[in-house]
Amino acid sequence: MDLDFFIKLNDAYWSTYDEATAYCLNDGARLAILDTTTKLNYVLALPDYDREFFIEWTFFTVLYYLVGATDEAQEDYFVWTTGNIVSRDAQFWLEFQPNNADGDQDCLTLHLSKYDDVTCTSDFQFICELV
Ligand SMILES: [Ca+2]
Ligand SMILES: [Ca+2]
Repeated sequence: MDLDFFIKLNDAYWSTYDEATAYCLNDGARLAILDTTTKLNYVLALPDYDREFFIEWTFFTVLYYLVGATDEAQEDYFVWTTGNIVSRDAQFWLEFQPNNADGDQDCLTLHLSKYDDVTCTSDFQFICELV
C-alpha cells in the first residue's frame, strides 16, 4: 500500500473542518482517512506529529489534528468521508470520548495518538492524505 500523508503545521494557519477540507483538496489531497491501523500508525510515526510547536509564548507538543470523519449523520457514530465506519473500539479513543461536549462535537481529531471529537467550527491543525 502506498501511503502519502502530510501534516499541516503552521502557527499562523489553524483551520476549521471545512477550511482544512478545502486546503487538502487544493493540494490534491483529502483530510486523512485513518481507517486501518497501518495508516494510523504511519501517521503517528510521522516526524512532524510530535514536533515541538510554539504558539503565543507557549510550547505545545500535544496538538489536535483534524482528520476526515464526522458524526453529523448519526450522533456518536463517526464515519470517514469515504463512507467507512470509524472504529468504536475503546483502544482507539481517548478516555470518555466521544463525549460530544456542549452538544456540539461532530468532527474527529487525533490527540495524544487517539481519537477525540471536537467542534467543527473551532480551529485546529490537520492531516492531509494524497489520493
Ligand atoms: Ca457529535
Ligand atoms: Ca470530545
